[in-house]
Amino acid sequence: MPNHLWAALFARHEGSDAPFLHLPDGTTWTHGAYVARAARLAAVLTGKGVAPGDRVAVQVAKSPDALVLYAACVRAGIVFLPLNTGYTPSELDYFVSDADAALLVCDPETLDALRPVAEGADAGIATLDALVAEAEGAEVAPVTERRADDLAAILYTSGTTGRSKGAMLTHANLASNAEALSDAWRFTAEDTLIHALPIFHTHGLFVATNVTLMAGGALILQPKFDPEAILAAMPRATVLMGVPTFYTRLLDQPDLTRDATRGMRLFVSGSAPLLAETHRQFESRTGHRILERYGMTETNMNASNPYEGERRPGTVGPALPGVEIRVADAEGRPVSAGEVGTVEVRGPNVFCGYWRMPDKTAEEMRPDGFFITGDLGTLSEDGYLAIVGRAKDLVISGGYNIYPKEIEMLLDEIPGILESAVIGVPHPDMGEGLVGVLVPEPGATIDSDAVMRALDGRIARFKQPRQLETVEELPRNTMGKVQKDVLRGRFENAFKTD
Ligand code: MLC
Ligand code: AMP
Repeated sequence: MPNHLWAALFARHEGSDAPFLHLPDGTTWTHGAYVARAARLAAVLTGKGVAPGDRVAVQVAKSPDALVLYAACVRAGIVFLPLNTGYTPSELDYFVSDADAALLVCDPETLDALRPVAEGADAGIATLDALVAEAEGAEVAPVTERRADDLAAILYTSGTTGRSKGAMLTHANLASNAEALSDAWRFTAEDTLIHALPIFHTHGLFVATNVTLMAGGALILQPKFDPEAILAAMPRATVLMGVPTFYTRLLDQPDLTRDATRGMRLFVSGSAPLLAETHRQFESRTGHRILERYGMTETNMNASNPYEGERRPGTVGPALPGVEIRVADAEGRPVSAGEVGTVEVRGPNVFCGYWRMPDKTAEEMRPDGFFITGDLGTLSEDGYLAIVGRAKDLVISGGYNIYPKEIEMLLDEIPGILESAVIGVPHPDMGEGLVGVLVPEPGATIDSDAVMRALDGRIARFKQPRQLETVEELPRNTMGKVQKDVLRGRFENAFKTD
């Protein structure tokens, strides 16, 4: 096989007249046109000296060209490194240099701000627009040979130590998961998926896009989540994928009815826990039972409620075919059904390690190949997994992962702050919202506005606490560890609306 992922997702669409991308301006790109553009863009990348195995870091707005760039990297054997558009230049600095990227691709609006980032990392820089313009007159690049275990992408995930880790995903990781999901969810060329997720994370890029490519279906590409646009697209669509906030916001729309969703065959939720209550409300309004699945950057998707069979609210279903899941104790020994333990997974979907961090990889990988997810769960007698908590200090807000440590380190540097703890508490819209709990230095008073100004520009907006609280001291256990559960209890109503 010349190029594992190209063969699995793209090669078969060469010359195809079937629709792939329905765009907001009313135009449609066929699969064939999409693949042909990728083949020319691959030549432009190669012409710039980007070699197979090199990393291309990408921070661009959602667009069809951004999806072309992804396919072009696969074709040229380049490692695709997508970055959240909310990240600030100082956050990008770390990713681009840590990944030792050969090229940083950005938008015209950010070119000036990111030029020093690229220079500092000894990387080239180009706007996507310029690359695409160049590709118009370019030759078609040959398909670069890539084996199943070659890298296709690196996706950075934050860590509990505050330093982001680059999860290395191989061609086989992505291809095997796209195949498993497309089978499990009965995707066909007749499907049209409403795509309103960002394309720099696993959910929007690999789950929604790869599954549709695998089946030869189409995407209605929407720039961002807008409940009205989703309802307007439903008569032309069959599938929606989203984070739980999509579903709670859709439920706020009076127009969400059985009639509006009549042509849809599947609603998938993931990236954060879907409340059983949301599941029930959605069913009573539309007659559809949301299908909840579970995954993470390092593993792609691990478990899914069944397409046919019982979709059990509050669970993420059984392991996907080919994937093994165990709920284990601290030594990796499986616990009994119904008992809480750490979720561990093994299979062709599991990444091959953290970029240039063999120690971190070893910490999270058992000798028998199981990856320790850091999620807490239970397995029922009949194999349904329920995620009941997290062993890692992680907050998930609107489907975005936020590691408190990263924010605490910045807060602690601010004059007047002695120490801080960042926690996630229930938020009606985002699932969890961030609260920063601050201890002032003796004699100091904390000016919340000044604290927020100090964070601005240093970390993405979605990582900035929505509320700041001042306390005299942080609760600690006998080992001196901050008791975040105590703080979560104390501030649990921070975002309560009624
Ligand atoms: C936006 N904001 C958020 C936020 N999203 N704050 C906290 N958490 C979030 N998730 C902030 C913005 O910074 C801005 O702040 C304000 O909210 C309005 O911005 P917006 O762009 O208008 O927000 P909105 O469109 O309402 O976005 C909400 C959302 C979006 C839920 C639609 O966050 C989203 O699309 N989330 C999906 C994330 C995702 O794809 N996750 C998958 C990860 S993969 P201000 O102050 O500047 O006004 C993964 C693996 C797996 O987890 O299993 O799938
Ligand atoms: P990320 O690192 O951004 O890929 O996020 C992965 C994390 O999201 C997982 O480790 C879980 O904590 C969480 N997650 C994903 N899907 C679900 C789900 N259906 N229910 C609960 N948590 C989920």
